Amino acid sequence: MFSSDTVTFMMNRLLQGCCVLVCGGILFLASCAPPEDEDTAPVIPEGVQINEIYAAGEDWVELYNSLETSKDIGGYFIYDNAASKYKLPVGTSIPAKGFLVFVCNDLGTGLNTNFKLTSEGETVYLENASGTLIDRIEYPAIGAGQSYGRFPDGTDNLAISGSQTRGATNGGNQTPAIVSTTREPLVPGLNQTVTIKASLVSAQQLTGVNLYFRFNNGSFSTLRMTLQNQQYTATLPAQTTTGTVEYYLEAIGANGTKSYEPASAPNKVLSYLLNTDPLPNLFINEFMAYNLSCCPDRDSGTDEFDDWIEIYNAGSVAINLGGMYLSDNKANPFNHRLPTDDPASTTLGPGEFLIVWADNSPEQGPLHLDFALSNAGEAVGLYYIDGRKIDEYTFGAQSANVSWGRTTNGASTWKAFSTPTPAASNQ
Ligand SMILES: [Ca+2]
Ligand SMILES: [Ca+2]
Ligand SMILES: [Ca+2]
Ligand SMILES: [Ca+2]
Repeated sequence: MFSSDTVTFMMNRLLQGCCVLVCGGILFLASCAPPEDEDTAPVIPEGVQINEIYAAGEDWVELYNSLETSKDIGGYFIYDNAASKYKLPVGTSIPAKGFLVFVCNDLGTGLNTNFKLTSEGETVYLENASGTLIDRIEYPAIGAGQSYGRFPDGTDNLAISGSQTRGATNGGNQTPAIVSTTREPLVPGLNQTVTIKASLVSAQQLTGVNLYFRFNNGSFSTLRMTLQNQQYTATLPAQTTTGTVEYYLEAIGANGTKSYEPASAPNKVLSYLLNTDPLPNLFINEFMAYNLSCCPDRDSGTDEFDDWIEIYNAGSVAINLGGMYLSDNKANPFNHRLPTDDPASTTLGPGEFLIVWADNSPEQGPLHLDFALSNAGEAVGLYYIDGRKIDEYTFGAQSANVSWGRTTNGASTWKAFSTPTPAASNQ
């Protein structure tokens, strides 16, 4: 039996969480409303807000105190996942009109949160010590050097900025942000012009968008980009000799603020290589996109049944694959670049086979890629240091532990192999 206190407590809980209807003197408890979650709960502002978010590199969240007095936020919670909230240490406070930055690096101590942020966009939440949501920001995809925040500080005007202001005022105007660039063609050849296009977001008039470029370490020239179909566009001149073209973009706002693509230009630049080397005599010879229990990758210390790609050197000389690319996307040959600093791992002798693991784990070694192959079918390709295609193959849905390969090595006919031969001749 329940004691009357227990019954009263239970009734109170029901009345708190449920909609009460009274009809003809009969009390009905209607179906309980779903519990409030962090995405629908009302935000009750307290004067401390999430003011700026940086998510492409060393991630961080900047808080801002818009009050005239300092604010104790010890015991408050910051999180991107309600199941694992980071509790701010006792004694944490923000000065009046001041900023406090939390580095989002998984450490979970002091000013380091127990989570990281994704540059693809997500939601960050701030709760007080009693669990009341006091701020919530859903940020979009943001690139390196860019941040998402309130302009001016503490207001409801949220925008991407082309330059972050970690621990300092966001000011009233965000810097124009270059959110994407394209190059056409992606793999240019000699005597070809190259079109560069950029998409920007900016709350202010732009004074100009410039494309800087140089050839073979010469001095940089400037082209003014013009707006065409909502994209800033300029055309790089054709080059008649082999070499490297380097370029970067600059956007200048009417208030004089500037941002760059890449964000750290000109220390870091975009580039393409114009090359007339004959392509090496290499083949994608065999691959497995659905490795359930066939052939383990042991490089991490435990058996991992990962996708693999076998490359075959059909030529008569050793070839170092360092600097060449592998991709599962024909539209982007530059997906994964094999390292150039480990020739012992990346050099393939004549008639030999090399296994590269498509396991999304480049940290496991020089022959591990940052993509995997889809069981449902896609493409796999090998590309030269300038992006030119060496070999490419498109495949359909795969069966577990069955590889696809050329029969025989380097030949043009492909077939399924129920007995795969990784790092060995195709039977
Ligand atoms: Ca700031
Ligand atoms: Ca797979
Ligand atoms: Ca692995
Ligand atoms: Ca083989």
